[in-house]
Amino acid sequence: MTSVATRINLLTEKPANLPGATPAPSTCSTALGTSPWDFAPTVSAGYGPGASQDDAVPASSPAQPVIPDEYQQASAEELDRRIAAAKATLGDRVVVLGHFYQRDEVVKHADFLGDSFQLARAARSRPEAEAIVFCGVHFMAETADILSGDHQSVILPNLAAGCSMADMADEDSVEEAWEQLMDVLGETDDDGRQTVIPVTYMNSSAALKAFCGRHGGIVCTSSNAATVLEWAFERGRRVLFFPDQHLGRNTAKAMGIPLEQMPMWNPRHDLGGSTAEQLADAKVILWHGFCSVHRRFTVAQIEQARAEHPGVRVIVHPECPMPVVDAADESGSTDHIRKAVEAAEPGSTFAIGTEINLVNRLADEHPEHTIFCLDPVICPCSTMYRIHPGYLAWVLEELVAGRVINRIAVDATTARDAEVALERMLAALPR
Ligand code: CIZ
Repeated sequence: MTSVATRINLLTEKPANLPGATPAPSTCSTALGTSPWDFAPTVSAGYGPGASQDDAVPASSPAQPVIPDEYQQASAEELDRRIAAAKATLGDRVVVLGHFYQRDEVVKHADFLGDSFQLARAARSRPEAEAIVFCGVHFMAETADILSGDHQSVILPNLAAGCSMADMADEDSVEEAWEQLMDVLGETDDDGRQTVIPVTYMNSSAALKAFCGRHGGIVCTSSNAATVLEWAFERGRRVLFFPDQHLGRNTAKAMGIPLEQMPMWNPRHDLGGSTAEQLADAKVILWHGFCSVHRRFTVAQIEQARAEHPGVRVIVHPECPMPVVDAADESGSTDHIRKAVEAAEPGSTFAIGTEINLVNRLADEHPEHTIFCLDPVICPCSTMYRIHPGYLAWVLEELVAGRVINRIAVDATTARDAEVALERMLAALPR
């Protein structure tokens, strides 16, 4: 199958008529067609919370040097050769981690390919490497920095690769929510249990992971969210779950928690928009955040897939809205989806509701099945997509020259507290 990047280029240059591929009607944003260097001067002056397209860059963000012209002008073949050559020169001094949602041109150079849980573990697995190049988004690189050794540098090839969902829960708003909750509920119940356990999704800043570490909380990923919620309910009465409302709701619902006991916390409203009684009755308080890619999947798309492909198996990611998860045959993390495809009888048909780079890769790797994305519009995660091979070539060649650029370094206090919550996450194995 033609790569997602090539399809986007063709579609944004001249709609339809893709050679060798099923024509797709459109992309979800014309901005995807702009050159990968175009947003660098405006956005990549900073990184992290705020680095997603259109968000303000915090004043404290380090600056990214301007990527030299030679990388911008190099052909795909030249970049590919240069990345491979730099990696060969660096040998064990570097390890490249690639998230499942990265484009194929980057994934092919990854030493480890995985989800955020697997890559968090991988970050620890090569202590001899001086540099960990993280082809993913900012919160993942922060996590790698926290979990890796002090002698190792973690590099995010393009500092503009943030996560808009992570940006939806900022530290001040969560601190404010916590204060209000403690005022209403107190810190502990009569039996000494915590009234609220904070649970943050991996897709959050290091500051929020540190918040969880300080307040008896934990980090979860989509692969271990159920185990993490069980862990939390062993220790507290209720959970404050941020930033992704959908993962929180879908996971809690599957555990039998009624929707009435899952109020939404909207940081713009006093008590998040609930009454004190509703909060007292709550089991899971859901932050008002979401993933803009997974939010695109709809029940109508599932109905259409079933009408056009009788017998299709529909698997969606738990970041999708609840009606979509309910209408699908099953839901699960990227690793769950990958394993389900691997284990299926040859000749199976899958409609998958998650990021398109992963779906297309699964289709390529499994010609024995028919696999397609539930959303007919090509919509990659726009911030993952910012890791263009040019950026990877650039940071690797800088390493060869003895220079570390685009380093992600979490301050020691934040890292210490965040590591507490991350260690709990690593111990909560996916089911
Ligand atoms: O946890 C991750 O890496 C993400 C973003 C999704 C998943 O299900 O793996």
